[in-house]
Amino acid sequence: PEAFRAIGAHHTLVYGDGTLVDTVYDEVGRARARYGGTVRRLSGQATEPERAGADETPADLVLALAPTGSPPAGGALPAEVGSELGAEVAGLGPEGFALARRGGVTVLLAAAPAGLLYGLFHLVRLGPAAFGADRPVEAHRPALRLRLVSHWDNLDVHPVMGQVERGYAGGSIFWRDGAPAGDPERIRAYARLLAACGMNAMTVNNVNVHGTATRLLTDRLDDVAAIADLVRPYGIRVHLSVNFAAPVSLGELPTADPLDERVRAWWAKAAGRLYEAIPDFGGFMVKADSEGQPGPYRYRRDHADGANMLADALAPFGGVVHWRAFVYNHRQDWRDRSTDRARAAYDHFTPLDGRFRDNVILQVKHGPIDFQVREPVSPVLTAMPNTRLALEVQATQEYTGQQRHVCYLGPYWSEVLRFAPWGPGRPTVASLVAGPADDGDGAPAGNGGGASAGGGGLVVVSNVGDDHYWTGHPLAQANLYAVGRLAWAPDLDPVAVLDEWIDLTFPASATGDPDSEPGAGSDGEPGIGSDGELGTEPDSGSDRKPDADRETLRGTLHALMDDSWRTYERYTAPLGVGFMVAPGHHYGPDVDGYEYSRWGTYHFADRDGVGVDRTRASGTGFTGQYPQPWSDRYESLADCPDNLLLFFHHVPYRHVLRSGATVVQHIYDTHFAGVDQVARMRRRWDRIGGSGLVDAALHARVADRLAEQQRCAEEWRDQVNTYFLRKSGVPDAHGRRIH
Ligand code: BDP
Repeated sequence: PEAFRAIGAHHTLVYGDGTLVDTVYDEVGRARARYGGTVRRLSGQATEPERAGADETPADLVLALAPTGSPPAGGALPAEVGSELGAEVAGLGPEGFALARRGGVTVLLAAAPAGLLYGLFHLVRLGPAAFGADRPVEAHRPALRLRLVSHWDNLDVHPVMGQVERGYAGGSIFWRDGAPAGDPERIRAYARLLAACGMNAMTVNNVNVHGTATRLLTDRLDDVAAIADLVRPYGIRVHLSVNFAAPVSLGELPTADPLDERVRAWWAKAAGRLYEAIPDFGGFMVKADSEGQPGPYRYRRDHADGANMLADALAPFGGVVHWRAFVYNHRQDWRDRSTDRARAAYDHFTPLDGRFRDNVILQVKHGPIDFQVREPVSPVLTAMPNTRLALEVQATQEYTGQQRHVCYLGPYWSEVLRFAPWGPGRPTVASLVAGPADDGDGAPAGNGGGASAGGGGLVVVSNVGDDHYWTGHPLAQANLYAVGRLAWAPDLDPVAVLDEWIDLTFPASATGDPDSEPGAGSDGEPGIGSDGELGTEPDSGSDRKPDADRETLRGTLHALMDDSWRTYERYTAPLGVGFMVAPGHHYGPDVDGYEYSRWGTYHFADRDGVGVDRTRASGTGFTGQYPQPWSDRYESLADCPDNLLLFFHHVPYRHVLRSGATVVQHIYDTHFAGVDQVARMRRRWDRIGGSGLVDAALHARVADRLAEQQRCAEEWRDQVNTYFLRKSGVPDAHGRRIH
């Protein structure tokens, strides 16, 4: 509620009908109840004139649905602004909105209800700036149409993975022990949070579909429908992860062969049932022939056969299939140098380009291996021009500190989205997954049209659970926020995005604003910072100067977070080589943990050097999967970026990097520097302890995790440095102690 302060203090008029407009009206209403403004609603045609009663305060904020581009006439809306904005919204698609402030009235227009909802959250971000001086017309629309959160939530507690696979934020908000988790308010609040971040879809179950989860398609369908009902008011569509062999595992058919008519009919029927219960159901997500999940290979069919069969079942209803490209041999023989896991997705999928139905989206992990702290962009994204592609990133910090370490991933995702595989001035990864600019016709995503219908957007693996702060580490919330914002606008500066998150999360009142009302809002909402709100408990009034306090807090958070991804990179596996994590749970160092295993994730360190030779000249040939100029840049020892050197090359320890340091000295230096940086982060956080700048419980939670981060970073430093000292025999040039 605090973030809605600016809106709540104004007099608002909402024009329009529909569930999402109801939500907008309710949101403004809740803010108004707290901050003294007023809100009125006019339904029906957007052109209906305002009928202001004599006793009603004139509106200075107008939120209006204008489906045909014609703004509501008369009353509060200055005519000239109305027509300027009306002209804009016509081309903004179903989620866009246009905004201006003129003559003391702020006007927001959208062609469809979702646009009004996103516009409202935009106003919240602007805060008082939306109500000050005049603002010229600004138009917003999402760069990516499909912005989906993938939950790796199990229905049943998995013996190894628990309730949420790779979950570091407590249990699932959807499921507990095979049944619904039983907290609908939490799910509703989550949908609100996702909409505020800019997301518009989610899966509610793990991509590894086992046990009861298979039955979500059949006798547990009502559980999915119940979730869909809760999240619909915030524009979130529900998708389902499905098991490719469901007809067999449910005991209904002897085969799951995608070309078998019985199988096709089975899925068509399942889709029909789903759409009957959930008319706006989004579609299926499938992990097939991957890490033990069943798929079309079992029936000697290929991935296009498999994906298209499901796509055909969904097509009559407008649904899409997210088919994952994460397919590789997970039972490799480490002695066999002929397979390179990095090559796998490209080798499996690029021959199928052009064969997928229009409503199939190939979901590609951002790097060729597996969400490591540093990987090049997956070349699959560059090599399938006739396929709708989605970029998959991981907010859950499986390989980036498991929400015990501060690791703000906005800068990483921003680098990926802005990467231009054909060189400067050519398409970026963001544009590849956006598809050609949409024409604003309002057609729902997934309604066909092939690659020209638009790209597959972005998928993020969720970092959320039933933890009090949503994400275990309170600062990990910023990753959820950033991914939504970057999916909407990939060019945003991730540090500026962090600033937005800070403003929304740590409201002014937390820094001593005398107007603050600690605890429950007057509308009975839970207080800021309790479950259900993205924020912190405001400190009760104090005489500190709010501005100075705010800047202290802002400075502290930036000092901790801005560079935290690179800090994490410094003290873990060096120069893009990846892994070196403990097998299984993937937390903390284990230098040779994966070296002689079946997973295909090796660093090949020996007494002479380290790194994976993926060159065309002498290695696996992986560099040949990239277009120019990157293919040659990665191939060349001299031109390969330092931070990816060991991803592409096996080099001697004394090889000199572009930075001028030797590889082994770089390893020592960065590992010492990374740990020092964590120690500084910790001291910085300690300095604001007891100051009341943030809620005490939140401060303590972060402080505990920083202590663990420092312990773990030291362990990384000592294992990695010692390992390379022993392997190479090269002493540290600065004579520091290496164990
Ligand atoms: C890996 C995770 C594993 C997931 C897999 C996937 O370790 O738990 O099932 O990705 O994306 O990173 O399917």
